[in-house]
Amino acid sequence: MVNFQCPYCGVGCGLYLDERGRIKGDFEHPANLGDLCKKPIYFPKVLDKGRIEKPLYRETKGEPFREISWEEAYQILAEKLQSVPSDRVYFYVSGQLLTEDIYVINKFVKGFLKTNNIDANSRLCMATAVTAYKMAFGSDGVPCTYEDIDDADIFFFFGSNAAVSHPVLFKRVLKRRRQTQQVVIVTVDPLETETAKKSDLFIQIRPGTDTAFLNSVLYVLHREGWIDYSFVSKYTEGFEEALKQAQNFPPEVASEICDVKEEDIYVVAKLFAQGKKVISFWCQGFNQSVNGTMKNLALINLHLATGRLNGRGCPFSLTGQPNAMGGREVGYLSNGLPGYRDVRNEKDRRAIEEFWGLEGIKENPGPTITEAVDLILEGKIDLLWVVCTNPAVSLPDLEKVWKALDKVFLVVQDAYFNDTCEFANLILPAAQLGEKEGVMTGSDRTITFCKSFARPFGQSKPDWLIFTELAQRMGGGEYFPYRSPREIFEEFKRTTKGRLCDISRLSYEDLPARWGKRWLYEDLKFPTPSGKARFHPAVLNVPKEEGEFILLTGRLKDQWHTMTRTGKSPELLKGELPPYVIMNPYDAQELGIEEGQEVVLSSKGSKITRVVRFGNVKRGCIFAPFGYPKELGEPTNLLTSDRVDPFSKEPDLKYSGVRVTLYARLSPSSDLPSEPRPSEKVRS
Ligand SMILES: Nc1nc2c(c(=O)[nH]1)N[C@H]1C(S)=C(S)[C@@H](COP(=O)(O)OP(=O)(O)OC[C@H]3O[C@@H](n4cnc5c(=O)[nH]c(N)nc54)[C@H](O)[C@@H]3O)O[C@H]1N2
Ligand SMILES: Nc1nc2c(c(=O)[nH]1)N[C@H]1C(S)=C(S)[C@@H](COP(=O)(O)OP(=O)(O)OC[C@H]3O[C@@H](n4cnc5c(=O)[nH]c(N)nc54)[C@H](O)[C@@H]3O)O[C@H]1N2
Ligand code: SF4
Ligand SMILES: [Mo]
Repeated sequence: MVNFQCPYCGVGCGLYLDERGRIKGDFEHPANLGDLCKKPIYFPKVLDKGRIEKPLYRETKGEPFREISWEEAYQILAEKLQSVPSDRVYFYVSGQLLTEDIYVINKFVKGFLKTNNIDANSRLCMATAVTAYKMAFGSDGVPCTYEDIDDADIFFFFGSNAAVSHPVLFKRVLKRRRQTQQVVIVTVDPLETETAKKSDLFIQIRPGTDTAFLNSVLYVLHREGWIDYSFVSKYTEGFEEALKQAQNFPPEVASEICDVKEEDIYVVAKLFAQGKKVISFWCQGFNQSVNGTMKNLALINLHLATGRLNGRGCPFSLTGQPNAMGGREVGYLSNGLPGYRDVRNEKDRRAIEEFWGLEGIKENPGPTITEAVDLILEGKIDLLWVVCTNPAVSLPDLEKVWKALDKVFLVVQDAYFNDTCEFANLILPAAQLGEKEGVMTGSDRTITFCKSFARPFGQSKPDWLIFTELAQRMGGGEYFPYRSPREIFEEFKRTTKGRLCDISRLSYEDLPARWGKRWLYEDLKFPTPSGKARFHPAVLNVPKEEGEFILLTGRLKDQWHTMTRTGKSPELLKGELPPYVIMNPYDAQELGIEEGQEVVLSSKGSKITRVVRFGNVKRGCIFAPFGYPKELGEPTNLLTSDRVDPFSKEPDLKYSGVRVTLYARLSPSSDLPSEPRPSEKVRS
């Protein structure tokens, strides 16, 4: 029996491979108690399909790739990195790497190369939740744990399709509802998702307007005398300012802005006031928005106003990727350092410099990934190294991204051939989960050790080893002496001693284990200057967009993101092809569009073609899954803009104006997209 954490979502289920090579849920793992969903079951079958086998290189983009040895690859990299100033190189990493991988990469970049030019795909994902948690509580990390589900009675899902995105967690909530009559599940989403269908109340909100809705709930709480003033005065600050902002949104105003019933606002307030224990889950419908941090804060305000923490509730941000939490512990964003430290803090910098024996960590955070794309186009970054993420599909405004990927000297370190490889100069084969060992941290802070069950495919190597061997060839052997992931873990854990995420006493043998207490702020003392949690006035900002429809984007049920792994499994492709969009039948009728027909979505000169499925999406909105790679159709992100939330710099991937036209009505000469139609490409 080989135990490991699921390589997919942030629920972080403990799995094992049984004697017959089948994947099963681990009954002893606290995250899933034996449960699992469909995606990982097919993992062993796709382990070897479409893999990168050897390092591949070409000096210029027009040439064909040639196979090279690892030694040559390291030589090329060492030469490049030593000839280009460190502020002209950039690293883009991922919440799907192991903690040991990221620790080494982060040390290599921030400590050894002495640049903070590094970001992770978490920028597209959790950056907003991290920002809001820090603003409200002074620190990041989910305040409660999965066990809190088992005795809660009110569950909110805000901009989260957990039935699809976090299935095992959602099943735990449904199980709780089967046990007790009092349980109420409420979903707030412009689309009637699977989560919405299984809820007791579905509030079909106009996208982008959640801040108005939540402010209005605070308004009602105040009007009805439902504020927990004793909690507010003892443990929080800033209530008056937040309330003042909320006063702009009486239900009759907010219901107009959000296009919801006034009564729904009242019901949500009442549940907050009168429920026994209230858990609010949220995810990308909140985070990926220009107004994202404000949406997060408006929700946290409700928890503070009603004292909904610890035994009485929790604002619970759902983590997307399996080790985004580990990334936070290691500090892999452009401002982070190990042990929840920050480059902007002199004490933090000194502590890590001393620990690493490497001086000169830069004080200013590096640019974010969308800023780096601009810097490449401006000729200010020469080398981009992408590890474990597929920006050629997943970043917004792809026309621009593709230009940048084409321009820069690009290193792609991945397990599978993906769309980003097409732009690469150097491709490095990475071993994936199952072929390497190390730890990951799930949504509720539980760390799991992942054992390996297969040899690295072809000449692939674990990500930590690639950076270790390169550092050794660049004269850094003293700082990168690692021969095993355990040595890295042992080093990393010492950086956490005395910190919020203290794991200094844990060894691989103790895992799975959670860091922090069950409730992160058990004593209601918060790591803010005053020790109190902070309300923030939540200011509404809905962007103006052109086009008749607002494009919402999101996930496929049985596929993982850009489909490099799950797309190799026929079982997991069933039902997801051909690439589709969800339209409201009434909107479709007005445009003379029928279910099953192909439509072209266009915006600012970019176009994608999709097959129409009907569903209950808010009128005037259209929903498109974002992960389809080029091979299956034009990627959705050709249509999204790189407009970002001003606080978290997370792109707004869920609000783009588009035009929708029936394919058959386009004139062949000018209007048709250059790519073949989905129906021609996909023989499903
Ligand atoms: N429009 C729109 N765009 C979005 C989103 C959206 O909702 N709408 N969501 C955003 C979010 S939240 C996210 S998290 C991103 C996800 O976007 P990506 O990170 O680009 O998506 P993945 O397909 O998960 O890419 C992971 C890559 O890592 C590779 N890989 C797997 N294991 C390993 C390993 O161990 N080592 C290495 N080196 N490589 C490995 C895989 O083959 C794959 O190429 O997309 C974002 N983009
Ligand atoms: N099957 C599967 N599961 C996954 C993943 C996957 O690729 N496939 N990826 C994982 C990752 S990295 C992540 S980040 C999570 C993401 O998990 P989720 O956030 O649950 O997934 P999404 O489908 O991106 O978006 C959720 C919902 O937000 C809604 N939404 C859009 N705009 C708004 C708005 O303005 N307000 C509100 N209230 N809602 C809005 C959308 O209609 C959508 O139903 O999933 C994780 N789990
Ligand atoms: S719920 Fe998430 S972590 Fe659990 S088995 Fe499914 S994809 Fe994996
Ligand atoms: Mo994500």
